[in-house]
Amino acid sequence: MSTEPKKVVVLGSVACGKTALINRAVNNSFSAEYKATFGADLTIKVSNEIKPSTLHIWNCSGHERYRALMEQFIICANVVVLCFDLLKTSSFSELTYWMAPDALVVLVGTKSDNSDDISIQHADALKQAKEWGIEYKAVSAKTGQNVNELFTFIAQAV
Ligand SMILES: Nc1nc2c(ncn2[C@@H]2O[C@H](COP(=O)(O)OP(=O)(O)O)[C@@H](O)[C@H]2O)c(=O)[nH]1
Ligand SMILES: [Mg+2]
Repeated sequence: MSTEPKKVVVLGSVACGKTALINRAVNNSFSAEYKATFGADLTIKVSNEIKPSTLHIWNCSGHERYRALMEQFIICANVVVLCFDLLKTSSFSELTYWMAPDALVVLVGTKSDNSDDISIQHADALKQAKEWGIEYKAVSAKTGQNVNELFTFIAQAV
């Protein structure tokens, strides 16, 4: 059975945990070391769980200064994953809703394992997601919490 690959664009400020999230989802691994991603990275995730799917996952910087570029990038996206770091207020306030008319957009709070240092409360993230009419999920690439659930949700929804 062949299924058309779906384009997933992962956005979010520098060091919010995009690469770690993708590594956990695809390789089931985590590294505490930070390595900057240059340009945009493509990772392919094939899953055979409930619904066979191939996701082309694009890892991008969501910084304001790349906005024009990102607007081009998300054209044809099936899914836009808007990530912010639960420990870092600026990563949340910098987030803007990315108009992607044909895409499923998901708001994702990262590093949920670090519950002592959380600066964005669950209720505030939920409120934002509700305002934008999208789903919200808190994940940890370190422990793996909710990562499979997020990608299963994405694979099933597209
Ligand atoms: N505690 C914790 N640290 C994380 C998590 N995800 C990423 N990090 C750390 O945050 C830093 C930036 O992560 P990275 O994925 O490279 O950020 P990116 O710039 O958005 O790709 C790295 O040092 C990661 O180890 C997480 O779920 N929990
Ligand atoms: Mg990265």
